[in-house]
Amino acid sequence: MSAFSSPASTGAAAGRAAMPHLDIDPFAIDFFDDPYPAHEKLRESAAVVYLDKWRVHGVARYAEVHGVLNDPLTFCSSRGVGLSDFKTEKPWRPPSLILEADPPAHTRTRAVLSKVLSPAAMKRIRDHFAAVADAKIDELLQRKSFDAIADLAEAYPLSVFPDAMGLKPEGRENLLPYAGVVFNAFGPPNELRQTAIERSAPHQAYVAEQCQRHNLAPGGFGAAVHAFVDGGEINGSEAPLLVRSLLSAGLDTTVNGIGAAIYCLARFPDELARLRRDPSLARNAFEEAVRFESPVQTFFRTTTREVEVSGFRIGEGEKILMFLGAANRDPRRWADPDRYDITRKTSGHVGFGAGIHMCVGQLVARLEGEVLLSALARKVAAIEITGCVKRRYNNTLRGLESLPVTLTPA
Ligand code: OVV
Repeated sequence: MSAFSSPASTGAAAGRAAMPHLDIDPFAIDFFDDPYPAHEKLRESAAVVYLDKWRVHGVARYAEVHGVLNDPLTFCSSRGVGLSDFKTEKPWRPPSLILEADPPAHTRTRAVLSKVLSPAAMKRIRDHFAAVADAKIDELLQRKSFDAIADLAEAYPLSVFPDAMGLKPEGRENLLPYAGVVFNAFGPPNELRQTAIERSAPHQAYVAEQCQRHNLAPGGFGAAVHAFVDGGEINGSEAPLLVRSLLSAGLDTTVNGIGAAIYCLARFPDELARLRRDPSLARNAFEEAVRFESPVQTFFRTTTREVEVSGFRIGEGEKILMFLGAANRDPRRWADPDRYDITRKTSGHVGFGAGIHMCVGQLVARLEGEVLLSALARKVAAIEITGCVKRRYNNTLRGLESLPVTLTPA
């Protein structure tokens, strides 16, 4: 059931306030450099705002973001979850069968990927993911000084996820660039998006080829997707596109989630100290980093009807920009929201979304985050930032390009 009503009458007669128009561009470099003052302005202006620059509605408070995520009939995904409206614009690639779909089509594909990435599947990979995490931290303790993005936040997922998918070794250097395009493409037609798409052909060709059944090793997530063709849950042309979803969303997200966690523990040494005293907090320390940094900052929905959201009328066919990162720091929902607190009750954060589209790979992300932070907790006494922190710019992903650190062993 929708928390949002159909508008009964018009304008002022219904007591509706005028929607504030803001000139904030949430896809500009200065916004990425420091989104927090703009997030506050977006949250405090009204429950719904209008962003003139891209002609979209925005919601940045927790209640409205959560409400939109939980009303997929009114706020659909099948017209795209980026700025582009698939009803009027040709998508840059064939739409995702899960992300860019609504029920009932979504229900079937979602069920398949849920099973592929189930708790039972995690049980099969857990010991290996944990052993590789321990070995990675041991190796980095030997080096002492390194880049926590390239050498840890990227290196660790790259050392477990492509193998878990069943990909061959050749061509893996395309995976992060491809994901970079995917997440830039959700944004508006700015330079980030246009340049990324212009250069995407080789990355797209690589991914399309690796999605074929004969290129996916037995035992991996990719082969597991294709196995559902044999059971009739999906057909042979759907399977490669579902593998494409895993390759699109399964790597750069965890890179930025792990990067967020390392950056948090480096900036908040008291929290690293608490984690060292109780390594069983590793999973929640990762979850809190996902809330705190919100590696996936935004997604759009499109209205399927005229709707009233917290007293504001929105017409049919309008794009709504959901500020997940702003909702995750909304003081209406979170006590001391700007504090990274590894013992916080994190449940309900929208860093993985919410509702029927909530991250289908969340168990893989949490597994990677947990075993890596557990290794850190047991082996590392201190993480010192020893060079210039450089931000990486993407229309959807929040994370760093470079984080030079020096480790002290426990
Ligand atoms: C959540 C997400 C991000 C990017 C791509 C996809 C999903 C996909 O299904 O392709």
